[in-house]
Amino acid sequence: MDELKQVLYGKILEQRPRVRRLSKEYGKVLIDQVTIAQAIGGARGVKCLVTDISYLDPEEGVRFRGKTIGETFAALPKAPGSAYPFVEGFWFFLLTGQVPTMAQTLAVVADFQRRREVPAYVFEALRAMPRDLHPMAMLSAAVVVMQRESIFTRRYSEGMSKGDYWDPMYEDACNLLAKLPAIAAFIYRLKYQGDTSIPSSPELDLGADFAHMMGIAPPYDDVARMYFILHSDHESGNVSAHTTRLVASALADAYYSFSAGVNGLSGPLHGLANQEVLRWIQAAMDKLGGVLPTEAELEKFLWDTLNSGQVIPGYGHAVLRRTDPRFTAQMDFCEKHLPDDPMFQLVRMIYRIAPRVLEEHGKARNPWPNVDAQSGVIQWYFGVKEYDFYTVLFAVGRAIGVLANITWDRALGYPIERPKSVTLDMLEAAAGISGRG
Ligand code: HAX
Repeated sequence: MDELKQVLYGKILEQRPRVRRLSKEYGKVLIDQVTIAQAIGGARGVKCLVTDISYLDPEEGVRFRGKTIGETFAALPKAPGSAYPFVEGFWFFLLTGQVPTMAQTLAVVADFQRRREVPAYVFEALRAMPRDLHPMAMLSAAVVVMQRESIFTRRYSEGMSKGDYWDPMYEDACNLLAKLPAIAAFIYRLKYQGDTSIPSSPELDLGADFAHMMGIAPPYDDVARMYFILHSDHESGNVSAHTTRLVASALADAYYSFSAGVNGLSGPLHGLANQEVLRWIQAAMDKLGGVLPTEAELEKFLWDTLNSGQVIPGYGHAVLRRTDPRFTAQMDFCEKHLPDDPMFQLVRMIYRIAPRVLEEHGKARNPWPNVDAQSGVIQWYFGVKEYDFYTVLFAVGRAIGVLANITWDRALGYPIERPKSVTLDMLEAAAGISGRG
């Protein structure tokens, strides 16, 4: 058993009695109540999911295993000359809650290098798809096609004890995560670079190998590491994370489950917002003659967007009530690497004006930027100008969080999900009103 798996198993043995005790002895303790507005309004804020991988505080933003983004970046081992941690070390940390040593991190790097090769039929399947297919559809299809490799599904059909489910789930999760960068880079170079894929380089870590396969020089390796870590997890209630867990709760394997999560991420109110931000910024630039607008011109453009019934992409959040620290982390990167970039200057100007406009508009509960308001600008600067690809990058990062979650779900024996629906008649009866006007 590799060291990460051993550490993980130790943690699983520690956590199982906690779950058993809570559900058996304290199962009837009330932790929340559900209002009609919550039942109609997308279960907003209802406490009914459990995860220790990350927690999202409305004011503070995300904590990964109890650490803020800054603390996470500072604590984890980094490649020589790199400002951001190894993704592999972050995977160790998310899975176990334990900050790995450099040796433990490098062991995961080596393990992922062994798991990295993508079956040829996946690339063939991608090549057979129409080139104008959205890259998120390509990614989702590639992951489902690769379901043939699932160790969980094979072991389940052979007959496996429930207590062992986590083991093949872990193996599938590692295999899938190790292969995703090559699939994403292949999609990029197939669609936008005339089908000129670059083979993986055996000695590189995940972030550096992704930059290499994209054909982009450093510091894009650090962009990849930062980007994947920032997008990894945001509690389990968001659409991509929840979808992955929901599908996995029926004992679907990691491939089926993550592919479903990718489909959820492709919605414009969720992951696709980062593509929408760039599209919207470009429209602003075009409309204003290709030059940076004045603050007054930008304010008018923001109002035009709102008055035409559209959302300002990259702003607002279902849980957060302040600037997303993932936005701030990327802003810090931009201040360091691309302070004079016109697109970044525009993003900074939007940040100065949009919250005030949204507050005046009076609808959005959170007028502050989320992660998507900033991320496309960095990609654009490094030459990835095909913005419909940005959500694929988000998906590679999101895999880290959701795959850690579903491994733990199997380890702790969480059951199939099945919330209860009610009818409108029942809601009206609960409210003490008569139905249909
Ligand atoms: N621009 C204009 N209107 C907005 C808005 C924005 N950025 N954010 C919220 N609103 C509106 C909502 O559309 C809603 O209007 P209606 O009452 O007419 O339906 C109202 O304000 C109340 O919404 P809310 O409670 O503040 O927000 P929700 O929890 O319903 O939705 C969203 C959260 C993120 C979907 C929303 O803020 C939004 O659409 N933002 C723009 C798209 C975006 O940036 N999405 C990415 C979010 C982060 C993420 O998941 N990334 O993957």
